[in-house]
Amino acid sequence: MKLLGLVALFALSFAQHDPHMKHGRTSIVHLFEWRWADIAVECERYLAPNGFGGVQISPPCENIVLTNPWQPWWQRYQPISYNLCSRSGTEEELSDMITRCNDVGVNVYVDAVINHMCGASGGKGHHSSCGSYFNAENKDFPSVPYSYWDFNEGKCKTSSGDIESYQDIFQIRDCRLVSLLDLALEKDYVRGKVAQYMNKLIDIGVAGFRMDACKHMWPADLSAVYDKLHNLSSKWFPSDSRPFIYQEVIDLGGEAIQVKEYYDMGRVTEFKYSAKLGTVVRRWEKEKMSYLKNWGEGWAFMPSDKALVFVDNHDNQRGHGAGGASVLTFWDARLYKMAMGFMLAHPYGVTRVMSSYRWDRLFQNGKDLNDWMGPPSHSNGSTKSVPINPDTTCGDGWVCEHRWRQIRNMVKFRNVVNGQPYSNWWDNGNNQIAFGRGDRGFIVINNDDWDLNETLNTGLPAGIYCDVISGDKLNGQCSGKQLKVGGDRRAQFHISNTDEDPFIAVHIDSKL
Ligand code: QV4
Ligand code: CA
Repeated sequence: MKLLGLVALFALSFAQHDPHMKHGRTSIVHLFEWRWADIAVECERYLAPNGFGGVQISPPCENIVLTNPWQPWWQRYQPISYNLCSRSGTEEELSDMITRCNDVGVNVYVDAVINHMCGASGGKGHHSSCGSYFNAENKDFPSVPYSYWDFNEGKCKTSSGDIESYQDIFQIRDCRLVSLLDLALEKDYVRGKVAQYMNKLIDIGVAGFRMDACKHMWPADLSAVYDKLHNLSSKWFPSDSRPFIYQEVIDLGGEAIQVKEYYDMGRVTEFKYSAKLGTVVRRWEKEKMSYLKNWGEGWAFMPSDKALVFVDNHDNQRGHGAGGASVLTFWDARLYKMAMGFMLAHPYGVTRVMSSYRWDRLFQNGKDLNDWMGPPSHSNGSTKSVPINPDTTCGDGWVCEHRWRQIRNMVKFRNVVNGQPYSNWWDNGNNQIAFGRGDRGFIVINNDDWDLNETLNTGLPAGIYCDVISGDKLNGQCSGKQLKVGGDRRAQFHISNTDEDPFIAVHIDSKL
């Protein structure tokens, strides 16, 4: 009996690590600041046909609306209530999008901001995305409702009321992150309101949550909130499915709070992955691609089954959060594609692809003065929809990295090799590497300043394969390079360092 209870507890506590993706799909795409209506059609026309498993959406709750700076993207990280209207759309549009994405097997993960409400200097009035009244001075948010005793006012011991030191766990959890009014999550009332918000989303069909700012919440409080969550909707998910939880905790080492405090409750963002992969691919700090051989736990990252990984995220692509200058983004497209290719081929973690918009970068002393800029918008502040060009790329400032051939095809590669062992590693001791995934896929990367000419064991069955980086296999034809694998599973590779994309990837479904 006692043993059974333990087994049940174990099963329950690790259930929130499963993203519940359908049809053997494996990756999430973050459609940062997209409108719900655009996400709905993107699920149908692009994400499902190309094997994306899920989409992370921007915070759907009511948020503050700011004018100085004008409608920054980060206003959506300042909740005013849990009503579901934002510049991404209305509650009806949100619900319609979730239904349509679910109907084509693409899961929806919500960015949940529950650590705080708006900034202390947010003022009072109706400048909120659903027009609800609030008063930040009195800590009054009648649309939830929360009032001053629902905040951590008395608990924080710093003179400013803000977090002043990241070495003091009490400040980090009980004081205000950059002045954001900090919720008292130890109160059952607050936990209940937060859980009610999340349950409403679960009931309309979401598959899980990206939990914002978890470093700033006590693990026990989070656990109490998660325990109140419903199982996923039986309309689209097997009965007893727990919501997928991935928690944002930035731990690059050297801080008082460590990612491991959060492992039991769900996955955790591995920011070392993003910062280090950028450093290696840029060849900074004497790093070499050949050192990637033991990438993952071998680099002191968290266990793979706890990790949510990415090359860049919405913060570190613009100098927010952490990770620094090494982080690769669409602005460094050639290196970015290489890093994405590596990530998606490598077995470590659950992978998230970033999908961004362009903004007018304006550097002064190494800082981007325009890092606040919101998505492509009309003059009235409403977000522009995402137009699709004849060549399938996006227009109007939307970057759509997930539609770049190299990235889209590597998302498929990851699905095709899912579950296969990491195999047949090769490197030249420098920046040329290759590895496979059992007998189903193989990737070769040349990040040196000279050509790669090698005959390598691919692990693949004999045949002619289409390289999915330089082209596509379409109707049995290959629009890119072709690769001949012999009966001994070996193939001859040539990759010039001046190629548009100096890497090659083939998999069993790209066999001609
Ligand atoms: C400023 C000062 C304060 C001052 C205050 C006075 O910094 O010291 O007291 O004015 O009014 C915005 C502004 C910020 C401003 C704050 C409050 O940028 O300058 O404070 O609003 O008005 C995003 C942005 C933040 C933004 C926030 C709220 O990145 O710049 O703050 O949204 O709009 C840590 C955390 C980690 C966090 C990361 C950015 O451990 O959890 O910082 N990452 C997540 C999200 C991120 C989001 C938040 C958390 C907050 O990924 O996007 O911050 O929800 O590492
Ligand atoms: Ca807190």
